[in-house]
Amino acid sequence: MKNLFCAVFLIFLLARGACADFEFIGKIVTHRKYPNLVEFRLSNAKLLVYVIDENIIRFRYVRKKTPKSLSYSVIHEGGVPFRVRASRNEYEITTRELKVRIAKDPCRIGIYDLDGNLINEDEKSFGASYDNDEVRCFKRLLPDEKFYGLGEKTGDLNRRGKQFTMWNSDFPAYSKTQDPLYVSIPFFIGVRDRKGYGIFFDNTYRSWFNMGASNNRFYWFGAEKGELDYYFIYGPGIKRVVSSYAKLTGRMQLPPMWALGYQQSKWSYFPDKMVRSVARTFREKQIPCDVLYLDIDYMDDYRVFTWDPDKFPDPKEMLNDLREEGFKVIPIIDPGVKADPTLYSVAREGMIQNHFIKYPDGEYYQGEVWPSWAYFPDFTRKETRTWWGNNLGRLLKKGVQGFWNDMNEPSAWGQAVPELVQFYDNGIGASLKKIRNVYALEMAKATHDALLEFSGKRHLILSRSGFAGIQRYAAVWTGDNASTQEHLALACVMLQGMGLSGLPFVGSDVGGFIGVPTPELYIRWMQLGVFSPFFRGHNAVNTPDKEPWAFGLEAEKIVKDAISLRYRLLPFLYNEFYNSSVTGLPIMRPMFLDFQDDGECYSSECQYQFMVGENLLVAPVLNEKEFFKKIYLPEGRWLELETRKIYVGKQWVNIEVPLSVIPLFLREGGFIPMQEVQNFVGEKEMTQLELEIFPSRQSEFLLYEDDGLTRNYQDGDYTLTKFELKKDENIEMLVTRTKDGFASPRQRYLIKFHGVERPKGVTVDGVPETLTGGSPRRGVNLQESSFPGGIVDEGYSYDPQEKAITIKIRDGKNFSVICRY
Ligand code: MIG
Repeated sequence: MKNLFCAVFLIFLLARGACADFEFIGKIVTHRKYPNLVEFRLSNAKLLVYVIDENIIRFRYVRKKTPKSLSYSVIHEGGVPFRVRASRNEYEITTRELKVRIAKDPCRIGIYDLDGNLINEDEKSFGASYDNDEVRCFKRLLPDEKFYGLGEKTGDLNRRGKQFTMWNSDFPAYSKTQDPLYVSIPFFIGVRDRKGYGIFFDNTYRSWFNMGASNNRFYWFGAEKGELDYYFIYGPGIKRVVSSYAKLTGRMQLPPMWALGYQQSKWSYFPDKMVRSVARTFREKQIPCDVLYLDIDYMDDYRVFTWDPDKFPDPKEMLNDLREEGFKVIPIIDPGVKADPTLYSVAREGMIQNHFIKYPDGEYYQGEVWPSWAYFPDFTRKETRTWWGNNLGRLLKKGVQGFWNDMNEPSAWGQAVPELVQFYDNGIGASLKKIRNVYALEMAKATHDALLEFSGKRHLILSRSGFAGIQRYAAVWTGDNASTQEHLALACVMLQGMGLSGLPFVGSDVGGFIGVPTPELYIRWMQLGVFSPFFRGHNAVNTPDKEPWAFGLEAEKIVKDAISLRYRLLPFLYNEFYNSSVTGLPIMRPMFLDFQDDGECYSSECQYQFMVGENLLVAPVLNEKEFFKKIYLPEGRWLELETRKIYVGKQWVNIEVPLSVIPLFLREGGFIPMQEVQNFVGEKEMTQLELEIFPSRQSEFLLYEDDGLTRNYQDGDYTLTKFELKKDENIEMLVTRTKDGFASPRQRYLIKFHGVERPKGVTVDGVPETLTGGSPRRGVNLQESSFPGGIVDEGYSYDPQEKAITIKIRDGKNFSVICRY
């Protein structure tokens, strides 16, 4: 009898669709239109739909008990006109690009393009839900849907079938499936039918993204608390999705050019003599290097903003001498302030001025980390950021050129900083539950604001932890990796995933932080580093040396060549940084970003190659003892830069990859500007720019240049040079200085057209050039610039084997080149 009763009751429950733990939002009761949003009253919540841009819609569910909040990430409010239509069963909100259909009962969102194609929709039964404070949003999972982004995540680039957590965490020597790590970016891209959209979940609490793990019906994202507040971004171009996300949360600012140079770090270089000796060795061996890092041992007993008086008796003098040698020095800055108010003025001042986080009963929180027990500044408070900035200002005055923020998850021994500690949170008030993920973001903001205030120059901030928006302030590196082959491959994929998540300025500890790489692994990692936006070798404490000369002479030579190539490519890379600072697109990027319609580019094998900008394909060797590599080339023709062989794309090719070779392919139509190698940025006045060009029927290239150092470019002190190239009967290139706000030291160009026949003649501005005898040294010449002897400023040559025309031209700002056939 009892059993029967239970069974009947159960059937009753199921029939009603009853559900424990999950409360759904119910139906729409009324709506009201405002200039920039529509407000819907639902049975259990309010839904606010904001039309931000034609392709960006914000969906925000609000309940009475949801705490107030201001976004830490979004800096673009937007607002464009739209239409709302109500019918019996649904509402329809239309922009110039999207149709949002919102069913009334139950309230469910579907998003369509203007042709009526479904882009994304709520799961039909679940949609948005609550469980007390917890919020979740269920989306229908489509069979061919792939997911990208989510920031610093391990595993494959395609996140489908896995679940991820956003909770900034410090895991030294993390495994290849570790999650979460240091950085949280609650933004992903969905790609289906070659069309892309994105969702940015603007919630800083611990959150989860289940991209169809363990089910084939839906994917969901949600958070422990806070609002269910997300931005839907339509492409259909994946590039547009990333760009729009960057518009919402900010773009990288153009770094100083030296920040693109090679950087050397170790935990730790001390005393000062050691730092000087590393610097000297770079210069003696003529291995280019721009930046040296000071890890925690420069401080007096790990007291932030101090110098160890024995190890660094005269930091100002040291920094000055190093600056004269072209080195920029960046010290590590951890957030923990040694809890020693009697002897340590920073701790005392912080206490008196109320800068540190507290327990709810008013007692200061102390966590144990390098300085032993430490206080932690509340960077969500403006006064505290200013105070921190003033302290950084003192270091700047001594001559440091940037800051390296570590342990900013925040990390304390044991990791689990008590969640009940209290933050100011812009006056709203919050616990660590809400602030942990943005702690590093706010610390970086304090650092960025200080640099703005105390210096007219550009500097470099490097951060380990971060949240959506960190790209506005800092470069990010992937933390404590290991010197293993697995980690090398992981770095290649992780950096691309971060790039898709709005973080263009990223890199890994080259050579691996923990452990000892073989010379071969070290070389291959360096070669990946050359094409990583942020290029720094680093090394853990108590680990054998990992400087370029630490692995024997052969490795030293190859690594020196690799670093020199980086310096040859600085004009190219700087231009890509500029592009990224304007578009928000990654510099190092998966191939499908530029070849969205090529299905092969989404394959997991293809995640081990990438593009730098739109035209350079890099296929780093990621395995030891690998001397041939299978490489996928998308549609079009490709010039392999080492052998100058031309390959036809849309196929896999197999090429030989001796230890010294980084497989590089220039796409037809592409330009690569290069310059002479120098020991550090600014060592030499660059009077010649080389342009490696693989002409297609028609292409264009825009070259950005400025002083690479100050913020004057923001006032228009930069130049833009446009190169328009056509190849039909003749090859014609028109060069126009479209903006001329910076006095470049350049006197001439060395222009090389690859893969072309011998011309009858070459004219510059209509004047015939002389054909010089001999042929220039073969190839794209990755190591040094060259031109056949004899001519200083003008003339051309043709190399029949290489099928290349080389032309030397005075930089007349505006000119035309014609190769006549
Ligand atoms: O507890 O400052 O990721 O780059 O060398 C380790 C010492 C603290 C972790 C960083 C690493 C740095 C190290 N730090």
